[in-house]
Amino acid sequence: MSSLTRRQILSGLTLLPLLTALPARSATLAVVIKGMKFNPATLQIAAGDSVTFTNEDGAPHTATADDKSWDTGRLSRGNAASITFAAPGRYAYHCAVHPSMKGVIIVA
Ligand SMILES: [Cu+2]
Repeated sequence: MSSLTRRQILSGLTLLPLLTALPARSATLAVVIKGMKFNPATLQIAAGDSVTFTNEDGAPHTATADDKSWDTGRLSRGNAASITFAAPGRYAYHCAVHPSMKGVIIVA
């Protein structure tokens, strides 16, 4: 048996118990801010998931909860911020720089 093959088998054996022991994990989903829009504008996630907002526009943007309960702060091009949504609900948000930019995170 070559050492490469033995290493592959060993890594497979050590991963198996890890995978089976992991509880259901929260996910991180992406909203891309591009073309003066949140993409996707409506995103459905599970409680405990996080959303990473990334600005790909030249203009600065924010993702700011309509009720001000969370805010990414101002993101310049290429910058990102993550928000974790612990409780189910419908979270409408907008860009504080361009209030016509709107989005919704639906947490089930
Ligand atoms: Cu904006």
